[in-house]
Amino acid sequence: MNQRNTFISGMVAIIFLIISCSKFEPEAPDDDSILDGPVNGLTYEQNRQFLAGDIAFNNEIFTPATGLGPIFVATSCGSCHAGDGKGTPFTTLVRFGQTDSTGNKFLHLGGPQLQNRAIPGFQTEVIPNGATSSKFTPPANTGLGFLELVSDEDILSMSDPEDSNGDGISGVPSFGYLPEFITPNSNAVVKNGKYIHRFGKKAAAYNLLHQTVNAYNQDMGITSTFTPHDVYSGHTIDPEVSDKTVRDVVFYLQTLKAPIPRSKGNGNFETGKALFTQINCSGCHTPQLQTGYSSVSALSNKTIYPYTDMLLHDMGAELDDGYTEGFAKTSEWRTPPLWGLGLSPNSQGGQYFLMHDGRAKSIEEAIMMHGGEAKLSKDKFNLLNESEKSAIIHFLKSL
Ligand code: HEC
Ligand code: HEC
Ligand SMILES: [Ca+2]
Ligand SMILES: [Ca+2]
Ligand SMILES: [Ca+2]
Repeated sequence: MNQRNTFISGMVAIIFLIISCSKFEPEAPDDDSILDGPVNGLTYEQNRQFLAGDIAFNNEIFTPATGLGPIFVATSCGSCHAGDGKGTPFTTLVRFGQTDSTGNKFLHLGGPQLQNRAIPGFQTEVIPNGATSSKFTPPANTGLGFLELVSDEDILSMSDPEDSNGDGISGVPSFGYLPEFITPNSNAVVKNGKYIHRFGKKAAAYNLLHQTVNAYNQDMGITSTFTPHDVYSGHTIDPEVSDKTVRDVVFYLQTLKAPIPRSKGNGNFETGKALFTQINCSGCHTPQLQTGYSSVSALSNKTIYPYTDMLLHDMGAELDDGYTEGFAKTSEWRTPPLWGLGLSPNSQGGQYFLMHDGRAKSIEEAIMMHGGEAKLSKDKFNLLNESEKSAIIHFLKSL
């Protein structure tokens, strides 16, 4: 046999092996059951940047030698955002201090974020006497690039501060001041120098760069040219993460695919969907939004199904922790997207931990905790019969 024939028969053997092995191995998970992949349609270069961001996000574990701390909460993005899915009560962040829009009175004592770990030789922070606090579980990171591209105009159009349509739901955008390193979008809506913020449980972050830079600084004690202040001393120090890495991570977050709906078209799904609108869950969990123009064509001018309005809503006394950020009230929370909800247990140890601090152990429990502007909708849910309720739950699990 000449070399070429040897090569071909070798390849045939390998292909045969692959085919026969795949019969015995468990099937690879379907695309719609995993969260951490890129959107379809990225260019070669874009895929490379996604990959670089993926590695920085998941595999770059900081140590004292690479700048960790001196006080911190965790050592990598991925340790809290495992598989880009929701986190658990064991990966929470605690923030403390502020109860109203007059600002945080505990900044000199380390507010708002609690760094509960420290490298050797440093003291961890403790919540000062008299401060209020909230616990936050990590949200899923999927589809955020699409949410970033929804226009301010569209967000404003969903808000109804005076509840003029009388459905009990008001909903306001979270207006806040921009840090210096953020350049606002050209079509941004400005009110008294404040811009619409949309990321985070209290919608305290303007965009994914804002959230990422703060996470490096506050969650891991890593400085960058964007926030050069040491988390412990407040002194300006050399960057501990490069601008390129920050940009790669932001690009990774922007191009993580949106969860793919499962069992669409199935009877229960359609019934659940109709009921979801009928009892006005959709009054806040807006089913369909539109992205604006992006230089990344995979994200540009797309219709998306995130089930959020990105507005703040007063959710009532039960969800009021007495702590807030920016100009949100203590009882106000940003509507979380519901896409991918049914995949939450994959990254939550096989069970659900829902709502801002994971206090709800099932979807039903989460619904029962809705109050304030959502009370009417919850009351209507309670009036449904068992099969209607289970159709809604089925629908929610398939998003
Ligand atoms: C200690 C755990 C922890 C670490 C480490 C961490 N995060 Fe987070 N992340 C959270 C929590 C908790 C929230 C919700 C906080 C909030 O709402 O403000 C969050 C929110 C986010 C959001 C907003 C998502 C949304 O739906 O609004 C993004 C984006 C994000 N993190 C990215 C990152 C990146 C990038 C890193 C690394 C540079 C990182 N996180 C590190 C816990 C963590
Ligand atoms: C007034 C606005 C509003 C209405 C109406 C509303 N929700 Fe929500 N929903 C929210 C907010 C805000 C949260 C987050 C609260 C928190 O984190 O403490 C939330 C959380 C949830 C969660 C948990 C999501 C997660 O990731 O933790 C589910 C599930 C949910 N809502 C389903 C529903 C269903 C079903 C209905 C209709 C019966 C409904 N919602 C009506 C605003 C609303
Ligand atoms: Ca540091
Ligand atoms: Ca602190
Ligand atoms: Ca209304």
